[in-house]
Formats: sequence, structure tokens, C-alpha cells
Amino acid sequence: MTMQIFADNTLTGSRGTVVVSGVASDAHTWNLVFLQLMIEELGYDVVNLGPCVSPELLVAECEQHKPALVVISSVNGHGYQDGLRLIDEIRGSSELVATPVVIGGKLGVAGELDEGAAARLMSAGFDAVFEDGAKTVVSFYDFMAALPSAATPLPGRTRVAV
Ligand code: B12
Repeated sequence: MTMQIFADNTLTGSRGTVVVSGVASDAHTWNLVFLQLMIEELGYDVVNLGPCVSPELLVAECEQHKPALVVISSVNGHGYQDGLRLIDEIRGSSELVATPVVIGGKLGVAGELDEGAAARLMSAGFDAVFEDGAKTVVSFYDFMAALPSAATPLPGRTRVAV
């Protein structure tokens, strides 16, 4: 179990499990390692599924681990398309209808996604979209700080891109 000393010097046990995953077309790995280390520092146990994960495998792993959060990362430019396919599969599972799921990274081939594309990711079922930018990691920390530690649905979906 991960142990973490927070800024206020309180020592606490794991806040729950977070599944980190790449998308089907994406072979990049250091983004996933980075996210794992960052989320572990926040006191969560991380199941890192690695790159090139099919939607079917992701759903099966999430049903098994019942995570407090699922973090999808993609940097090869196809994250928007892959993300739409993947969130459809996740929300199609009766066990994962309310599980918080976020996506982030370099999601399009032409720089930052337009407003419409990010909104489509959220109306398809993502709880937040973290596009690459100077403040992305800070926004993600804020999001994590507000996250319930159990697999609890979030009150509403918001865009957290910068
Ligand atoms: C190393 C690398 C590779 C290696 C990967 C090896 C490996 N084992 O990972 C190899 C050579 C395999 C590779 C292949 C390709 N790559 Co490449 N690659 C890179 C490179 C140079 C570094 C990536 C890296 O490791 N960064 C370090 C990690 C820690 O940072 P990161 O990935 O940027 O992630 C950060 C953020 O994006 C953010 N983040 C990411 N995900 C998430 C999720 C959330 C929730 C949050 C909050 C934040 C977040 O946090 C991270 C830390 O700040 C980048 C260029 C660059 N300088 O970034 C190109 C880059 C990612 N690659 C690119 C491309 C196009 C490709 C290829 C398509 C090239 C080709 N034509 O074959 C293939 C794709 C293969 C595939 N099927 O995916 C493009 C993507 C462009 C785009 N998005 O539009 C980039 C940006 C290069 C470029 N400028 O054109 N690549």
C-alpha cells in the first residue's frame, strides 16, 4: 500500500486506486510513467496499463479494480478519436457508468482541440479534459484534490483545459 506524507505532515494510507492508461493507437510511454508517479505522490495506488490499450482491456481492468478515477493519456495526436471510442465502451459497462474518467495530453494533430471537440469528449462521458499547456499539471492537481477517494460519481462534468 502506498503511504504518503502530505504538506501538513499527516501520514495517511492509500486514498484508493487510480487506473492510468494509454489509448489503442498510442505507443508513447513516458507520459504514463509521469502520471503514475504524480498520482502516487498524491497518495493513490496506481494500476498503470501502459500504452496501446484496447477499449475492451481497459473496461475489463476497470471492472476488476473498481478505481476511484481513470486517467487516460495520449500524445500522438489521435487521442480525440481514440478517446471517443474508448469512453463509449467504458460508459457501456453498467459497473462504470459513474466512475470518474478524465483524458489529457496532446489530443489532436493540429495543436489544441477547439471548444467543440473538447465539449464533445465531455458530452460523450469524460469528466474532464486536460489539454497540454503550461498550467495542465496544476489544474490536474486541483482536480485530484477535490476527488472523493471512493468510486463516487462527480457532481458535474467540467472542462479543465488551459
Ligand atoms: C519519445 C517520443 C516518441 C517515442 C516514444 C517512445 C516511448 N517509449 O514512449 C517514439 C519514437 C516511439 C515515438 C513515436 C511516434 N511519435 Co512521438 N514523440 C516523442 C517525444 C520526442 C517525447 C515524448 C515524451 O516521452 N515526453 C515526456 C513525457 C513525460 O511528456 P509528454 O509525453 O509530453 O506528456 C506530458 C503532457 O502531455 C502531460 N500529459 C500527457 N498525458 C496527460 C494526461 C493527463 C490527464 C494530464 C493531466 C496530463 C497529461 O503530462 C506530461 C508531462 O508534462 C515527443 C516530442 C516531445 N518533445 O514531447 C514526440 C511526439 C509526442 N510524437 C509525435 C508523433 C507524431 C509520433 C509518431 C506518430 C511519429 C511517426 N510518424 O511515426 C509516432 C507515434 C507512434 C504511436 N503509435 O503512437 C508528436 C505528436 C504530435 C501531435 N500530438 O500532434 C510529438 C509531439 C512530436 C512532434 N512535435 O511532432 N515518439
